[in-house]
Amino acid sequence: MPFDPPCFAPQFFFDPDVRSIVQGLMDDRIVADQWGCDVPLRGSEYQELHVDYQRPLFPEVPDLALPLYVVVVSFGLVPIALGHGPIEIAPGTHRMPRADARRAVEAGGIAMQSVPLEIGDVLIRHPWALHRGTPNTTDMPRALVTIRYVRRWYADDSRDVEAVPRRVWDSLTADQQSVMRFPIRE
Ligand SMILES: O=C(O)CCC(=O)C(=O)O
Repeated sequence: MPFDPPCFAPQFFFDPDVRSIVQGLMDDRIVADQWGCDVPLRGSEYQELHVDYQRPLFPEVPDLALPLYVVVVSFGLVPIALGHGPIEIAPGTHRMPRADARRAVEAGGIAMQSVPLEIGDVLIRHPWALHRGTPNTTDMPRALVTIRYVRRWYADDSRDVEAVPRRVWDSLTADQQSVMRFPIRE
């Protein structure tokens, strides 16, 4: 997502309540390092079930249960009702080995749970929980913004990110800048 208005609004990143929850889940030194927006249109299909870890901390033991070091925050730019194709999450799968989690979902032992969102609702989730986007059956593009927060020491260049234009960067307070880990564009 570009950091130019109208895509970027400081409220997206610096809401004090969301920040305090995310800090409570990890620590006070969290940073946002990726963000994006999924916009399924009418005719979109189910995404493959997936998790959002491109690079687990210890790739040789990806199922190792660890304290949280990545938290994903999502919110709609439009109200997202069932017909708009809300995200579906398999509850509890963040605490399960991947193979077991997939088997449980495929066998129906764990039911996917839709998460419709009103404007102002925020979904804060563990990226290791299996999830997927679902078909949008309406004519309204369904925009879901997602911001990834990580503990400051976790670095992962698994995705290209847009740079923050210098004038946007300079408009942020020192405290706001301290929560952002994105390149700056002159
Ligand atoms: O747009 C959606 O519903 C799914 C988003 C998603 O899977 C993700 O952010 O990883």
